[in-house]
Amino acid sequence: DEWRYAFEEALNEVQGVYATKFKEYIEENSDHTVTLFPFGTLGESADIMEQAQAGILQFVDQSPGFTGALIPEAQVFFVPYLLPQDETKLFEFFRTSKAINEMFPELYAQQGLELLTMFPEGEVCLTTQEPVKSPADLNEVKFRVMTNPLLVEAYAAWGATPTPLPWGEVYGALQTGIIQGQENPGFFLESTKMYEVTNVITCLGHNNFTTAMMANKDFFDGLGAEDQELVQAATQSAFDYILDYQKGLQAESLEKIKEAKPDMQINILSEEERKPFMEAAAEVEKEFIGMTGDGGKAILDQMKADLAAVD
Ligand code: 6CS
Repeated sequence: DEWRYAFEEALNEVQGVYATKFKEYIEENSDHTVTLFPFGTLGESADIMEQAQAGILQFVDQSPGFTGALIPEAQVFFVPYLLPQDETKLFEFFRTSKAINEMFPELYAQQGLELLTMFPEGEVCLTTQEPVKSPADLNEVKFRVMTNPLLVEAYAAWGATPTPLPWGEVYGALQTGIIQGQENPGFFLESTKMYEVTNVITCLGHNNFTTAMMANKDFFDGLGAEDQELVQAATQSAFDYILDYQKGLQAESLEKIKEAKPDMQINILSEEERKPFMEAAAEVEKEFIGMTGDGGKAILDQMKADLAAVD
């Protein structure tokens, strides 16, 4: 069979590298073929998710940043400072987390989706026109966020004016001054040339970009046991590959940006400078529980337990 798989990035970006590995594994180990649809070929994130739910696509990668309306609990990934930046701990968390591997699959299933895996894509840093040393520097800054209510709350708590936009509009909006900042992991800042339309990169360790890869549930349930195992093995193989691929990627990407634009400022905030950003996180966590109730709190508590277990 021909299986169709869409994702939110270009072929040579992290989701594309993951998808390429997945495709290779399936095609080497079966007679199925996987056709890849990178960002832009079938629309924005919201569009590819609709197509996956409708069964037009068999596989889709959509980040929790766009899944807020569908699965509010997935917004937990935007509680600032919840995930560690230490790669070893972070990767171990993704491998072993009960919240990710046992609780989230049930929530995705209710939306007609078989959650196959979640994986990190790198530390998220801010790009802005002016330096950001404290939340006061974000005051009145129209800051683009993914279309996710909790991310809006997080940037509002830091004093910015959050502006949710789909990805396709971000470069142009920065260029024309409709927005003055956005956040993304290092590799993406480099590959999408965010440095051409902003002056300063600020890393404050508040998040690691998480994404989710899934199948249409009716399609997956309809596969024979052998094909289900094949899909799971391909998922695992690509997961192992993508964690390895990312080692050192953040630092390399920031280096490449420096080479491409030597006067780009890159500021890594100190522990002291991070404090006021961290303090606001408690408020965002409360908002998360307010939005998602007992179900969300159970996920948050489990994530904290999973994180404590890898600490
Ligand atoms: O900021 C965004 O919207 C995009 N960022 C990444 C790293 N991947 C896809 C997503 O659309």
